[in-house]
Amino acid sequence: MSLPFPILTAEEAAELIQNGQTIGFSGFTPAGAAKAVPFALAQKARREHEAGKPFKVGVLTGASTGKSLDGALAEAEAISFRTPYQSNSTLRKQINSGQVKFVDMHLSVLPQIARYGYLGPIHWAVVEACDITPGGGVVLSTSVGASNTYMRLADKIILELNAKHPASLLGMHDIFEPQDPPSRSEIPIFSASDRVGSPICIIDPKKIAGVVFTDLEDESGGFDEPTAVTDQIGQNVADFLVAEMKAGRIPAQFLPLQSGVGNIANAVLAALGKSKEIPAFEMYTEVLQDSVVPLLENGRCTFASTCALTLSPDAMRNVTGNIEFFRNRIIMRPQEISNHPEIVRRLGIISMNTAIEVDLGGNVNSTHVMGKTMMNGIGGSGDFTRNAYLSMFSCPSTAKGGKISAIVPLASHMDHSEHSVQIVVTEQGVADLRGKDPHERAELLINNCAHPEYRQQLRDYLHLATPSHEPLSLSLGLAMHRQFLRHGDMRQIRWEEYR
Ligand code: 0RQ
Repeated sequence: MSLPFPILTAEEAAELIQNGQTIGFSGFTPAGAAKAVPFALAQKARREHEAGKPFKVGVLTGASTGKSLDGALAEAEAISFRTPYQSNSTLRKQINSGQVKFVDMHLSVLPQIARYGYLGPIHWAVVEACDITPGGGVVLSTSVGASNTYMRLADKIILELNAKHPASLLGMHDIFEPQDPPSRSEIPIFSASDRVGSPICIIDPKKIAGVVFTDLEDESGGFDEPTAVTDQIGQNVADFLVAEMKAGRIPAQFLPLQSGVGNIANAVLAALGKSKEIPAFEMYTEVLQDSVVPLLENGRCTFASTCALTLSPDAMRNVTGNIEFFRNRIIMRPQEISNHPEIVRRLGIISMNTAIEVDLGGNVNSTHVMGKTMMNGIGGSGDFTRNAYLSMFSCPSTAKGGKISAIVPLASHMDHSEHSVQIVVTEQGVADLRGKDPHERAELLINNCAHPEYRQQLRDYLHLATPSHEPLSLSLGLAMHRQFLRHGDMRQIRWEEYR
């Protein structure tokens, strides 16, 4: 291909990036993440460190990324600052030890925060594309994330042109960036399939410092085999939604679904797909995982609007092999649009995300184990939960072989408040918290969602809590967490030990 831009190796591109600079990378999950340049940058950082020189950069992305980006840069100790969401184990350790500054934010808000300069100057955008036009038209690859905003704001741009993603992805993206207030008008999306923007990002060609040719698969991990617990959670969600439809609270043509990432989300969607009573549905979501591909093929899912195609290499080959079919059924949007509260509220989305723990008031912790160890981040779960027509959280009733209860008296960190969380689902059952006062919520969560091994001790807590509007004991609220830290098991708590 002949392009009027410097053609660079990944190493040459990495040489352009200096210590202390901030980079906006493509990648929303490993889908569409830059790979060759961050990997080469990590090698450069190692060389600089060996020579006794400092080398760290600020890393902005769409969401989590893959091993060549977060993984390689974290292992090379090359990250000073990271936002907005990550899921890499090395980086997680560095965040929790204080080595890396991490700002956890709603994914829909990130582009606006970047535009207003809160993240400082963005020196580079490093973005994966499947095609580039000589005039500066960029066809993104398997995600949009915040790439459109990063390329507009960055001083200079490096493009990774990845041959693994065919140029025929053209037409699957819908790039739209709202004006800033007070000039912002409505985002005219009235159904999941509405197109409002451009299929390509149009950038100033003078900003393109170089193009790096690559041929690399997305580094999306596979899924664990479904378990009895994940299957039961999926079934409980499907049964609940069928009952809602029969009660007339979900219209017969259904409402668009949002679903989070991970094994549980994958199992829930598979269960919805199998349900004979749930009609064919649309998705308005941020991440499209493997389980949706067969649902699109067999018509159970009629259209999917997403920010990323987080697919295993096999599932991705299936999509690119039948691109004409999938191009009519999938749209990829910037995270500012895929997660936009205005659209989530307008479309009446059913949101389904995963909790780490849920407290008896209905508050959800999605991010911090034992209140202080960051897991991944809030991601898009808050964007959807706060604005959904029906907001659901699911999780197994216990973690770590039963030693931790997911239903706790008081959440040790709070991401989603009782005012936004409507439905909680575990393998034990469903708690519908709508219209329930704090005491009724607590009873429902204990009876329907807590593991039987924890029900009595949670009831005992309720009896010990001060009678008031919220059944709360300030001294005992976190006692089950303290019990776990002391004894390695939340079970069989002796409440008097913690008074
Ligand atoms: O630990 O990995 O050591 O086994 O948390 O838990 O059950 O495998 O579930 O992979 O779906 O992750 C909330 C973290 C769940 C995720 C969270 C431990 C458990 C295991 C993973 P191991 P599971 P998942 C879309 C929407 C926030 C962002 C979001 C998440 C590990 O879904 O990051 O929803 N959500 N975004 O053992 C201690 C507890 C625990 C616990 C689970 N109570 N205490 N450990 N674990 N509960 C995505 C985007 O926005 C891009």
